Amino acid sequence: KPKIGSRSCSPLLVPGANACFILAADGARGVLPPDPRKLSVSDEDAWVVATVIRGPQSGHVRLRRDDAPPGVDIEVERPEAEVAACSIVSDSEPTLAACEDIVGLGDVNFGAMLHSFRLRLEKDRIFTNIGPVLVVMNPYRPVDSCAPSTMLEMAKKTSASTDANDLPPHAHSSVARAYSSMVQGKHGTPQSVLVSGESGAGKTETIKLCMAALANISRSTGSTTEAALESGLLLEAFGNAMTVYNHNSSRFGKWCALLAPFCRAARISSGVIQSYLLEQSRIVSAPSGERNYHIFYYMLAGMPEPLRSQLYLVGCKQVANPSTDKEDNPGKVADAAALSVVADLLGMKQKELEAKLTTKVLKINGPSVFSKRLTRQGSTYTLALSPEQCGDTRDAVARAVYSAVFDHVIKRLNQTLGAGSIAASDRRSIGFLDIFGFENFAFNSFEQLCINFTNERLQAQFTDSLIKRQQEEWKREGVHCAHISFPDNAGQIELLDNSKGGVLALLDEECAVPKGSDEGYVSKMHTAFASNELYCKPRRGKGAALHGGKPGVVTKYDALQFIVHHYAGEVQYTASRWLEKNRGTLHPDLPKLLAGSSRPLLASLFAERAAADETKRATVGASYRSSLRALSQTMAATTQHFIRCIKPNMEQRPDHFNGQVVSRQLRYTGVAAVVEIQRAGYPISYTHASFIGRYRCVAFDKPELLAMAQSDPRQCCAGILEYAQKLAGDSAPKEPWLESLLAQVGATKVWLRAEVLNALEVPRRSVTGRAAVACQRLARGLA
Ligand code: AD9
Ligand code: MG
Repeated sequence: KPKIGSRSCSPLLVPGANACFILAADGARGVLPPDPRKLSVSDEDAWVVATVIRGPQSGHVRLRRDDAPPGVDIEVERPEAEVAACSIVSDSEPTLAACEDIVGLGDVNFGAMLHSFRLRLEKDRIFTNIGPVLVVMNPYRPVDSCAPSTMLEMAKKTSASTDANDLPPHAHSSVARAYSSMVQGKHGTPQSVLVSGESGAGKTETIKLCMAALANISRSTGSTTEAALESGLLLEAFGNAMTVYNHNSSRFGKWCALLAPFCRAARISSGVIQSYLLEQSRIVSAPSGERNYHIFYYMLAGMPEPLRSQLYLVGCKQVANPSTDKEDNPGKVADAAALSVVADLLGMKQKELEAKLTTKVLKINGPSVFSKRLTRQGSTYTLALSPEQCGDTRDAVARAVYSAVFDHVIKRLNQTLGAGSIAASDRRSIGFLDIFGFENFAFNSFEQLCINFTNERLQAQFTDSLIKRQQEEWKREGVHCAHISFPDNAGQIELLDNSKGGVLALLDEECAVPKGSDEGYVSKMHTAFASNELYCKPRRGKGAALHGGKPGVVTKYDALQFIVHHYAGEVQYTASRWLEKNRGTLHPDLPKLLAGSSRPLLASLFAERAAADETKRATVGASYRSSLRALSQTMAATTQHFIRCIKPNMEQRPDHFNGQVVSRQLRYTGVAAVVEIQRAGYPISYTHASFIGRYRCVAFDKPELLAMAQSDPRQCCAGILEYAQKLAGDSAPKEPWLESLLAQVGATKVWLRAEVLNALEVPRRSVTGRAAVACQRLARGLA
């Protein structure tokens, strides 16, 4: 029996085959790496179009590159062994650009798939389907297909009778499918649109398109969707900032669910937004070349003058950090004018604020170490903080105030969206997930670990939903199918999330031990994960260069560094001040101070925290892990619609397609595996009953076969397939469908390859066509 999957694209992608030129017969088109002389052996994935000039001669093939950049030889000669055929690309250039679903490309290989994306981007076709996944290629400039007028036009054309599965690849179509399943699905199955991709790949923009599409589709459903769309813009002001990867980078995760009650109209009438882990460190220091949150610049640029003066936002200049003396000297506020401004804005007495920023009251029986910074007042001691500690306290206040304001904005938006107005038991929902994309900077801290962990979780959802479950179902069904290997990130999730000894759990443990330290944490990880291949201890001396020092020189950072092999690549983290970041607590005096502010809003934001025991707060890592787990459960209970955003280059440039950058993303995201699994397996399936219902007309003259529909549906399905093949005609695959595994009848479903489905439709259409003609005749006769 022929092996299913033998025609997939993988045979061309053997490891190390960087010069694996793809070509068909003489003169046909093939796909080659961009500039073979500049590529290293492992750069096997970047392919460009070439034409075969001369077939194999003395073991070599001569090829002409179609798009050679200036100065690069147009003609190249490659050993025959390094050249692989790619028949689909021959004479099919228009097909590649027009191909709306890569799975439908036929006998395609990875190079052709990549080339298809390149051609489509050139023609502004940024949306492409890969089976059930929508891939969006970031154009980095406005394109017609995303213009509001185009989207409105699409919505108008999508009438209630249009099958959402027939729509072209577009954010609009994904939302239309989700919406119609929400409205028509059994019990209004909750839906989710999950958008993923690296930082700058276009997730936030795509979510905006999705929301706009939903507003268009459900125009009758009132203004809630529009309000949700606008709320996104407001949140961007507070939660997005310019980074090296993206001038509008989301620094928080967002789940926005739009809700409709169970009634026929399914009017979306409320919404709820949940945010995840706003990056707080940015408030006090943005990495070089990056900026603080947009809102600060918006205030300076757009606030009316009187309000700006009231907020002291005129003639702004950088406030100097407190000067650093020796460690044992007490710190004090260097800039009294700045202190008075802050005290006024926070609604506090200047003296009180200064005292809280520079001292700490301790209730101890007697200090074990005497320092000139300690003074006694009755049963308590006052510790004058060191300049460094003063700076930390100041930063902690700034971070706490900003994140409380951010939470407040979310709370108000939820009130506006009417969150909670529909009981959980009586609602349909469609949720949109927009998280911060995978990041790998020169210096990666706790924030990057959390961001990348979130991306690992979403990736696991993707493989689980599209690849693992599919393979498991085929196994249960007893359907024979080639096993496709796919990038599985279960190991990464285990390494990071394992509650007994994972990277985050070890951080919690270190926070709990007396005298725990960042160095202690990293050294415990080095021991615990010594044999874990996803974890690695960097070579000593690598760290200095990251911090402006000389490469090769060992610094204090060396003891703080570790490497995690994420699904999207290797990231080196530096665990400097991670214990403090993970604890995330304020000194108990500070919430009390803020709750006592004369500004009512600020006071209300801290009232709860002032009453709670700060020391009992869950660590940042632990509460994040549990909220992510809850989110994963929410997502798993929905019908998921996946959108994968891909960036065509790392420089945020329009009209530039870097084959290596794109192929890297296609591979690690599992998109390439989805193509393989769809092509090697069975893209279409029907339950026995629905298969018989749909195709019984083909075997209408075989009553003995149809009589088995109840008693032996499996046999009935097999019989219909065999009979249909006889009727299908010349265009149908010749080999016996069942024996050659072009179709299989599983335990509960019939599984079909696309070519069999097409062939089955031929006799079905002819029978139903004949029946329609007979009915018309009958009707005319009766008239
Ligand atoms: V991050 O993880 O939040 O750092 P995102 O959200 O994936 O990232 P974003 O949507 O912000 O990326 O897109 C980055 C930039 O790409 C946008 O600011 C636009 O300049 C550009 N972009 C993205 N999608 C489109 C599009 N459909 N049309 C035009 C786009 N430009
Ligand atoms: Mg974003």
